[in-house]
Amino acid sequence: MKNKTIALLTILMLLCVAFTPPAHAEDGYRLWQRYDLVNNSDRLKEYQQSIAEVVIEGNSPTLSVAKNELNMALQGLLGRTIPSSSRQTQSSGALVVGTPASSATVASLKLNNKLKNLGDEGYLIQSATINGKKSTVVAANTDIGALYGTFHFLRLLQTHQSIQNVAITSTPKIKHRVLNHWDNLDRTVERGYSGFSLWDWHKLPDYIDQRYIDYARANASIGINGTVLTNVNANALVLTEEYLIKVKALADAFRPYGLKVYLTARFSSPIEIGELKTADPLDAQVQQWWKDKAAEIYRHIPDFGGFLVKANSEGQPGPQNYGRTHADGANMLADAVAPNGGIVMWRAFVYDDKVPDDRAKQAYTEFKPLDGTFRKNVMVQVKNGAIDFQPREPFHPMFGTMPKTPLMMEFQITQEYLGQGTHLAYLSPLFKEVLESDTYAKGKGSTVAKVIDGTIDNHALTGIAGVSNIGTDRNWTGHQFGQANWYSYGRLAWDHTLGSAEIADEWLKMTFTNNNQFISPVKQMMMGSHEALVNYMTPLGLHHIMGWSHHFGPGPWIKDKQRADWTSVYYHQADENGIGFDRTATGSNAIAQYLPPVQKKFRNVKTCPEKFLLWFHHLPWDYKTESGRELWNELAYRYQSGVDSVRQMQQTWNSMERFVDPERFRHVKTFLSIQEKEAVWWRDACLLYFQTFSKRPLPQGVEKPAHTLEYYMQIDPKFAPGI
Ligand code: BDP
Repeated sequence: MKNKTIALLTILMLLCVAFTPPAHAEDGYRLWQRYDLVNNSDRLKEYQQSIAEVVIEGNSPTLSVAKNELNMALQGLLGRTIPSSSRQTQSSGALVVGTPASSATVASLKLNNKLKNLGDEGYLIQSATINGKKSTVVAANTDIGALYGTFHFLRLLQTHQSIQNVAITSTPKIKHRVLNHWDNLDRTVERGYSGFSLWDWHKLPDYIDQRYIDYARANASIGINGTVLTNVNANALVLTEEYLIKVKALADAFRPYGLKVYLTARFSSPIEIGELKTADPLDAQVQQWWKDKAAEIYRHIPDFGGFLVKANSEGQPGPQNYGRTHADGANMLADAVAPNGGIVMWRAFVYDDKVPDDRAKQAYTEFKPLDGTFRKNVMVQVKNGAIDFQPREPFHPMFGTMPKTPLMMEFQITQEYLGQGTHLAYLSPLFKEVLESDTYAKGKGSTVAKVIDGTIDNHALTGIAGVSNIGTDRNWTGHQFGQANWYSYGRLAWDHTLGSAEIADEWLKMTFTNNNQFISPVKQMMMGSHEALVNYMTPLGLHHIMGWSHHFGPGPWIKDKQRADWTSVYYHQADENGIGFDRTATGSNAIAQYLPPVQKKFRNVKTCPEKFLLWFHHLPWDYKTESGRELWNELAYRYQSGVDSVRQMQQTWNSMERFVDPERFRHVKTFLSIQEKEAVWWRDACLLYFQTFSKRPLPQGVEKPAHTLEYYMQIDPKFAPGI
């Protein structure tokens, strides 16, 4: 009897062990910072031999972060605890991290010649012999530089690269590398598809969620150094004392990671929370109110970054309410933050339905005459294209045509117009396409990247912003592959010369596995994913034909809304004769806003890149495209090929099961099947609709829609997220 009970208990115990879930469900929470044991035995041995101890002298908050990160990461990657000390002690190799100021060891290496070119965020990683022992040094001029170098060093290990003879130097090409959170104070996120806002205002300032720290770690690992906490459609409340105390708590938590906090400033704040009668930027009382407000903010947050402002756009208040210009508004705020070194990021995303001109032209029309009139601490933040974060847009004509004003790039990482939460679209190729576009500002080779990194016009103040895709979902970004967009944005903000494939390679290795049987096909899948999406949504330069207001799903039939430039028919202009927006001289002439060599290229239908064809030209249905197919057939073919590509992506992923943990495998697989379903929806809805104009049959090879156009037109998702 006794034996039987023991046997039973043993079986029960074994069963319990077998069915206990792992301490960490593989939900994606760890992002690219997983730090699992290096499963390449040669490399593991090399690392173990090279890193017998970690030497970090100095104990500033930032160096402590570096120390903790290394402790945790090396424990995981090398499978053993690596002692850390403030002096090199052992006979074998050490990893030495620090600055000449914080570390006598680093100072003794006489690196000053190399360090002097690395600025206050750059770093070097190099093999060195210290006290006769082979070591690796991560050195910088500042603690934050040393932290960035630490993360780079960890990336070498995570991607299984040799650290035997390293000689790396790295400095950011752009100074302000910022995330824009469109987060509201009630924790909803405008255009957010990954849960709610990370900022738990109600529990702040007292409760510092571990997620704030992990968010800052992730950002520091890719060099993001600023975060705008609040929505551009701003709420003045965040500037009240009650909220500033909460903002201070976040700023304090982020500071060791080099992450500065910024806020959006609602232009009418002096009226709403300041009891003034006006917000006129030329009014002395208003100016004083902002100066006092800025001083108050700096009392709480001495390194507050500054303000981001959306004014006189989509109903937001601004200087034009008082007959003043954008420069008047921006300069007033700039004067308020200048004494404390703050900056103003003034958005150029402005358009007005009362202005009877092509929406694509309005930002340039308003801002171009203001070039040279902004204060030194103002950057004008320009979206990558002139309409609005479409799946594909030609670069914004302001890039290259505002030489006296530092322009900041604004990309959208959250996929408002790109399948939102469930579509796999790797956005680095989109970012790169824009960054590498030639503006011809100073002749050939004057790329957008060189405009925003300040080299073309000699600007020292430079910046780049990405509208965040981060929320409370356990995997942070909703889609596991959305993490790659956060990652690649940060990597390109640091160094826009990196290649998309190179970044995908790093991210995949750190996030999934170093196994090339996985990396190679999945990287290929990522690299084609943006083009696939463009094909099944808006091929050949079509744009803004998404569902009304929520922008989810196809809605090319949207018309008769309160403003024409919020309808789809405004953008595609389809009729019996053809399709596309004529932006040449016979149409809106938006092309004239570009510099002459660009104008020339876009103006001529033969030299206009086919990917922008219907962006700039209205063409007949039988227009002969590059493939030799007539426009209607080409359009249909592109829609079909987008769907085919998604099916190919599904096949690729399905064959990867053995390389991925079941949770993440299933997650991605399910989302890909949603993507396939929605790609078909896009294809069928758009082709049936455009067919009412082209009156042509679907060409061979294009699948027949399963439903009628009426069926697609009545689909009206309620409570779509992100509005
Ligand atoms: C559009 C979004 C809207 C934003 C606006 C902006 O639909 O929610 O407020 O851009 O950037 O893309 O201000």
